[in-house]
Amino acid sequence: MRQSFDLFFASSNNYKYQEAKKILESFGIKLGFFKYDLEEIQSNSLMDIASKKAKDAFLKYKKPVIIEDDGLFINSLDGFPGPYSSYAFKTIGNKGILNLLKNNRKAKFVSIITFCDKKILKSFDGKLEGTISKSQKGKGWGYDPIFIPKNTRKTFAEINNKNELSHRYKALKKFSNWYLQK
Ligand code: ITT
Repeated sequence: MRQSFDLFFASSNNYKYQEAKKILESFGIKLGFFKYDLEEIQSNSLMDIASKKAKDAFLKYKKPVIIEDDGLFINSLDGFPGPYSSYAFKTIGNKGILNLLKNNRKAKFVSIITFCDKKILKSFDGKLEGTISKSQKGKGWGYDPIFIPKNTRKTFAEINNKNELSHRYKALKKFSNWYLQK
């Protein structure tokens, strides 16, 4: 039987989709997946990158879509890797990030969720403060093994309620509130 979806998540990253799907399910929204390698413009603004990705995805699929652009911003590195988080992960990885840090380990994760259909282009943000661990802990994707959300002592990879507090959850909650009243 074909499933019917309310809208689609366009991304090359299946982990992001799986988390977004679970979170939106909890708000009663069924999210389908367009697995697609979205071209990213070079910009210091997650918002600009996200808007461009959302417009491209809508033009390609002609269905209401959301896309997500994330960044891990590390205080002592002046916000690096920020908008370059995907590239930094693929190149220096978690080990490389850990090698760059000393005492100040403060960081934040930011998610921008952008919705696009025929008429509307609208973005929602979610931010989560935390710290970078001294070593990799737990099994998880991306920066999960090194990011410790504030008020906890464990990394994203070690906790079982990531989807109730993450940057992604916060942005998708704002999105859901708007979408369900649209
Ligand atoms: P798209 O195709 O959707 O662009 P992407 O993986 O390139 O997928 P981003 O540009 O948003 O996604 O890259 C942000 C990177 O930050 C991502 O590749 C991960 O390495 C990392 N990241 C984002 N959210 C994360 C999370 O919840 N846990 C761990 N790492 C995360």
